[in-house]
Amino acid sequence: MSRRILIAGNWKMNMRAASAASLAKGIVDAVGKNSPVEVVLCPPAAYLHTVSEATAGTSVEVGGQNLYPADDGAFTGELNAAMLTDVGCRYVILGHSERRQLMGETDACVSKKLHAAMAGNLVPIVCVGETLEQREAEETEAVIEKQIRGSLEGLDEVRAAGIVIAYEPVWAIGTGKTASKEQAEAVHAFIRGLLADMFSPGVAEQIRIQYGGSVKPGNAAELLAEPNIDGALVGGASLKVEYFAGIIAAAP
Ligand code: G2H
Repeated sequence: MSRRILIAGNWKMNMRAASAASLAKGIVDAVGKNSPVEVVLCPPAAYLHTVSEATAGTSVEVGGQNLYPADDGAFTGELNAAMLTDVGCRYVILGHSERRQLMGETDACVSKKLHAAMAGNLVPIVCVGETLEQREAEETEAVIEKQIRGSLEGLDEVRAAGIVIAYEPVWAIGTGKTASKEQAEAVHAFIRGLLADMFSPGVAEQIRIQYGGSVKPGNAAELLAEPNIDGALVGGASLKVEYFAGIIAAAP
C-alpha cells in the first residue's frame, strides 16, 4: 500500500513571532499547491497562532510539540488537546526523547497523552528511539518494542491506523550523526512487524513511520527511498526554508 510521505518540522524552542511568521510563509511558498508530500510545522506553543495564521488556507498543517492529558482545570503552564485544535493544530508530537530525558516522560505518560490527543481529534506523532549505549549493547529492538507497547497501551485497531510513529535514535538527534539508510530501514521494518503483531498486518501497513535525527537535504533522499520510511521529523534543518524545502523536494 502507498503511504503519503509526511515531513514535519519540529522547531523545538526556537524562533520569535516575526521569524516564525516569515519561516512559515517561506515554507508555504516552497510547498505550493497540490504537493504530493504532507507538510506539518510544529512551532513552540507561543507561536502556534502565528503559524496557523501564516498557513491558513494552504496545504501546510500545524502541530503542537506536546499536550497535557486533561480537560480544562488547574494545570498551570499546560495546554490540552482542545486548546491545540482551537489554535489550528491537526498533529501533536508526543514522547520526544528530549521530553523523555529532560522532563522524565515515561511510556505510561505518553500513552495517556496519546489517548487525550485522539479523543481531541489530533493525530499523534509518537516518538521512540534508543540511546547509543542501548544500540551498542544490541538492545535497540527490545527498547523500541518496550516504548511502542507502552506508549500505545490501550489503543484499539481502528484508532491505531491513524497514528504516526517517529523513530528517532537518540544518538542521531542534533548530533550531525544520521542513522544509515540500512540502520534506519531495519528498525522501521522491525516497528512495522511489531505493529502487525499488536494490531493487524493491514493496520501496520497504514501507519506512517517517520525517521528523525539530523535529517538534512543531503541525506533525505536516500532515507525516504526506503520502503518502510514514510517521512521525516526534522529539527535543526526545519529552521531554514531552503533546508526544509530541500528535504521536502527529496521525497520520492
Ligand atoms: C530529532 C530531530 C527532530 P534534529 O529531535 O525531532 O531533530 O533533526 O535536529 O536531529
